[in-house]
Amino acid sequence: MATDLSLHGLGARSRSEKIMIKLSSSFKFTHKRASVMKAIKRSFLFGFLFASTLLSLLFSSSTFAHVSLSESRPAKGEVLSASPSEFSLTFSGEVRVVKVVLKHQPEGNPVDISFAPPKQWATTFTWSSGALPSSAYLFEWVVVGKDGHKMKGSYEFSIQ
Ligand SMILES: [Cu+2]
Repeated sequence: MATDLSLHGLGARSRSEKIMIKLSSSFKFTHKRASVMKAIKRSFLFGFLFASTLLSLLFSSSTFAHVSLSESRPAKGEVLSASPSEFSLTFSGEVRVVKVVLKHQPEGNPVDISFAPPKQWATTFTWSSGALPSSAYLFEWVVVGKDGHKMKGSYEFSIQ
């Protein structure tokens, strides 16, 4: 192990250093210790790089797995001329809907939209509701992604 380490360090030594090693055994000893320290530092560096790469991979894959609302009917900020015949939510990945709530704005009282969250995983959820009166609405949703993360969001739309 020690010879291997000192051999490894040979390439980095200057010519005068090599001569000094030949001349002085005490220097050889300190030099060996320096190579061991170098090797320890190197292994720490590799360990750090390995751990950080692993962490970044885990982090990026978990953020990648996060789902978001990619499309909806009514759309965010949409101003409808009549009550929508259909509601639809499309997510970037498979989710299970925990809750969908529609609220009158600005009072905030909930409106029945006849939506019972299905037990199945899906990316698109479509349902029809009864006629809604003219108002501004706040649409809130809560879903669970396949990575187990709960996500929620909301947006407004209005019916003129
Ligand atoms: Cu997630």
